[in-house]
Amino acid sequence: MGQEPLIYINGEFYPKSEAKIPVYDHGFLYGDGVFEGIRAYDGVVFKLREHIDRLYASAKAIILEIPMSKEEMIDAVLKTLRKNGLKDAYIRLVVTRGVGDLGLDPRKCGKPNVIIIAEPILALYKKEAKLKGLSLIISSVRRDRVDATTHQIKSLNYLNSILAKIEAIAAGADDAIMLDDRGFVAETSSTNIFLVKDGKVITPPSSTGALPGVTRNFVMELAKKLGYPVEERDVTPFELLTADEVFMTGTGAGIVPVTRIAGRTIGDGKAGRTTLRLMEEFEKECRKPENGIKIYPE
Ligand code: PXG
Repeated sequence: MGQEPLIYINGEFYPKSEAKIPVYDHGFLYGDGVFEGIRAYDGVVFKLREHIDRLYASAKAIILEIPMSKEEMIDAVLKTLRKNGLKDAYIRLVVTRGVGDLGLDPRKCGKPNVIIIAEPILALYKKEAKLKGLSLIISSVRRDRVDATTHQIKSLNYLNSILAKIEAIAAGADDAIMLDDRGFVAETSSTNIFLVKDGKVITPPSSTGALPGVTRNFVMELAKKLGYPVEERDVTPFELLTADEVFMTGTGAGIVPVTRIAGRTIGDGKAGRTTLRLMEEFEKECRKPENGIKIYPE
C-alpha cells in the first residue's frame, strides 16, 4: 500500500486502517470531546494559531485538559502534514475525553486522546456548484441554545447540525439554514452565513449559537479592508430572503454563494458582485504565509 494516510494518535503515527480508538472512549460513547477542521493551502496552514486557540477554548468550556501545550499541538499538526507529504490538505484535529466506564462521569476517564488526521483536500461542494450557488432550506431544527450544547463550543456533539443536514437532503437542497430559538438566523449546518444588502456585509453574532468561524472572522476583516461596511447583528429570515446576495463561509468550502433559499431566488439568482470579489481576494489571501504557518520553512 504505502499510500494510506498516516494518522497521529497521542504522539505515534498509524496507517489509516490501523488507527483506532477504544469503544469505551467517551468521545465515542457520549460525543464528549472537541475538534477542529483546518485547511492548508499551498504549504501554508491557514490561521493555524486561531484554530488551536479555539480548540483550547472549546476544551476549557467542557473542562477537558489537553495533555500538551498549544505550541506542541501546532508542532504535532505540522509534523503530521510533513509525515504525509502534504501541501494542500484538510486537517481534522480531535481531542476526546478518553477511556472511561459506561457512566457519564468524566472523572472516570483517563488521559484525553489526541488524534490528527490530514488528507489531500476534500471538496465539500463541487466546483461548478460553487459558482452556480447553493440551494438552502430553512430547517425546522433550531440551533442549540447558548446555554445548552451550544455550537460556540466546537464539540463532538453534532447531532443538532446533522438533523438539519438530513432535512436538507430530504428536501433535495444542498444545506440548511438554522435559526436560533428566537427565530433569528444563526448559521447553516456547518458554515457561517452572510448577507449583502445595499452594499453592507452582514452576519449574525455568536449569541445566536453560531460558531465563531475562523473563515467568518477573516472574511469580516477582508470585507472591511476592501471598504465594505460590515455589521455583526441579528438577522431575520425575511432579511435573508430579500437580500441582494447571500454567501456562506467555512474551512472546508471557503466562501460559497447561495442563490436559492426556501424556494426563493436570492438577488438575480447568480453569485453576486460582492461575493465574487470576496471569493477572489480570499483565494489569494489564504495562501499567504502571514495568514498562517508554513509547513516546510526554508
Ligand atoms: N459553523 C459550524 C457549526 C461549524 O461546524 C463553521 C460554522 C465554520 O467555521 P470555520 O472556523 O471553519 O470557518 C463550522 C466549521 C468543514 C467542516 O469541512 C467544518 C466544520 C465541521 C465539519 C466540517 O468545513 N466546522
